[in-house]
Amino acid sequence: MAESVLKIGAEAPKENRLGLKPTDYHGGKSTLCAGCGHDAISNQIVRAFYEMSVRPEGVAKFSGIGCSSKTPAYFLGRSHGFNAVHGRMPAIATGAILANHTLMGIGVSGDGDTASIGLGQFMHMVRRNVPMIYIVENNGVYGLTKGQFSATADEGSKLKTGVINDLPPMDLCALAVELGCGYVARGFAGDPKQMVNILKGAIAHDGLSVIDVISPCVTFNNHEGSTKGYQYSKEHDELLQQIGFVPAYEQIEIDYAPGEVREVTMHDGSRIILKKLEEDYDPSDAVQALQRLHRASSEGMMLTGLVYVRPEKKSFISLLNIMDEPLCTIDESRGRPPREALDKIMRELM
Ligand SMILES: Cc1ncc(C[n+]2csc(CCOP(=O)(O)OP(=O)(O)O)c2C)c(N)n1
Ligand code: SF4
Ligand SMILES: [Mg+2]
Repeated sequence: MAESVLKIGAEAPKENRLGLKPTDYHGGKSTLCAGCGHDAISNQIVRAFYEMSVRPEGVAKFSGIGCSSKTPAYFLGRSHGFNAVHGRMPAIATGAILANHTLMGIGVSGDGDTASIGLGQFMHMVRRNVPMIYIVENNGVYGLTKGQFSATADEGSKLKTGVINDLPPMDLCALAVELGCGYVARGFAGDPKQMVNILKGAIAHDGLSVIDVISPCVTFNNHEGSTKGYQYSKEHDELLQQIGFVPAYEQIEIDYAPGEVREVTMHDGSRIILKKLEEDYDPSDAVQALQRLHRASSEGMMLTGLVYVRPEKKSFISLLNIMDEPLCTIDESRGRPPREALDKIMRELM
């Protein structure tokens, strides 16, 4: 696996631009198994939100059910949170973000939570482009219910009990690209530098960001024959690019040979810097993204990096032309149509 980050900007200071420390972004103590990939992802969420100086009280965390869905308790302890029913996080999150679009939403789900029971909800959230971050902590199994295969498990991979998976895997990145998501990335819990920059780009994106993170389950899916364990994932990780991130407030010029890097300017003026690796990959080309995902999967490889990005895609909030003031704060006299308006509607229906 190649080194996956560009060295841009100085070391992060001890306090961020809000005067907060990393500990201000911590949550409760994790109860997950030691070494679980999900904990590594929580650490990178803490780091990204701290380094991006996101106000913790302005964040709403959402999840469904699973070991992955427990993790919002372990980061951003000062933020709002709602632990929904299995697979139903998108509906809850959509309602909450519509009610208060000034909140920054982050949802954490599992491959079971998203690709099985919650698949319909996930697809409609992508189609609507609800502005929030949606992380799938993908371990190929239902960790919480003792390691049955999930719908993202690779064909031919083996459970600890020796059971072989005969079904083809569902690729959530491909699905998100197909449904028009404006920010699609795949990370690996064992590559924190790549993960933190993917998260920073997602924080800067105004729309839904789908991040599928291969997150090994050390208890049920990290053995010989598994294709989502640490060793296997490290050996099969195919990086699309090295990813750097420059926040809007930093005026850093990138000194690379022409054609070597591609810059993507985000809605807030920040820039994602993509250093090309083995090929000329264009992350704004949905067809190429799908082709590349298919190729990697047919070669037994795991493609990681920024798969697809379209910063200009209109979010659900812009599409609906919702007023700036959060809907949840307007009082009844303004939020409820007056008697005359209701009477007029009734007359029209007669
Ligand atoms: C309606 C409903 N059906 C089934 C379950 C049982 N259940 C709990 S978690 C889970 C799957 C969790 O897998 P995943 O989303 O991949 O999370 P992980 O534990 O692997 O992180 C299932 C089937 C449930 N809690 N509710
Ligand atoms: S069972 Fe697997 S997914 Fe759940 S906490 Fe343990 S290692 Fe993580
Ligand atoms: Mg899982």
